[in-house]
Amino acid sequence: MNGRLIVFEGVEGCGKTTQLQRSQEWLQSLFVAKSLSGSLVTTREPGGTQLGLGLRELLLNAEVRNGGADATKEEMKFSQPGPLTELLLYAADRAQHVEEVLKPQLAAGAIILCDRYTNSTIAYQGYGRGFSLDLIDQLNFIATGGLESDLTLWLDVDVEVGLERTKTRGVVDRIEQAGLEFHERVQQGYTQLAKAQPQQIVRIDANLSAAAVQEQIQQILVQRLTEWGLG
Ligand code: T5A
Repeated sequence: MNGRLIVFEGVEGCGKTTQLQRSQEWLQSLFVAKSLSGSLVTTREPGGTQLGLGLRELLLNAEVRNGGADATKEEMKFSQPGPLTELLLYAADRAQHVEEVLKPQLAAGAIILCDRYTNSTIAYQGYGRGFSLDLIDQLNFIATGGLESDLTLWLDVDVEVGLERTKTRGVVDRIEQAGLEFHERVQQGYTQLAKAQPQQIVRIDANLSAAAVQEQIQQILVQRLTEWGLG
């Protein structure tokens, strides 16, 4: 049996990590209650493989690795990945993740819950950084071999609310530090994607409490599992 790929997407602080974990726990108990076989796998991009963990560090924590505030301006200039390097590193992370984790797990019949996938590159590097959407489609295709999600849950939160949530964690990564306008363009990207693919990308109101967000997600998952013959 072929598995299913369920992706969680959204701007910074939309609550993907929280919701992915709650969904995994809920699905696990559903599997037990219904005596369903097959495994449940959680993974993420960037960083879903051992190699990807190194790429994640390069992508998100470059400033910290290179001495942070103590580094000279010249050192900082060369320590940060430029926009093209960033785009290619995300594609490299994805190519490895698809080959090493997603394809084999799907072939083994797993339900995969994945924190970010191809739409993140469209939203962040396309709408956010301004790379051509055609170029990103091509790169995504090269990296994935055409593997698409079966369902994408877009956690739609107001950009400012999401950024405020990330600040409560204390550590703010390289992309979270980008200006508000950048994050608003990213949000615009998700809005356009959801309009263009209403069957594949389902909008979840993520401004609500974590429990209310999880309730919406479970409703969608029940529908889809039934459609897939797993309900
Ligand atoms: N990226 C990634 C690209 O630019 N291109 C790409 O192709 C890819 C794949 C990845 C970064 O890389 C970029 C996007 C990102 O900048 P990430 O680990 O996905 O990094 O980073 P974030 O999106 O920043 O994920 P976070 O883990 O930081 O945030 P989440 O997962 O959205 O939110 P979560 O669940 O950790 O919650 C954040 C805080 O909010 C609270 C939580 O308790 C936590 O404190 N919270 C809520 N508070 C109130 N109400 C709710 N409903 C809440 N839900 C969570």
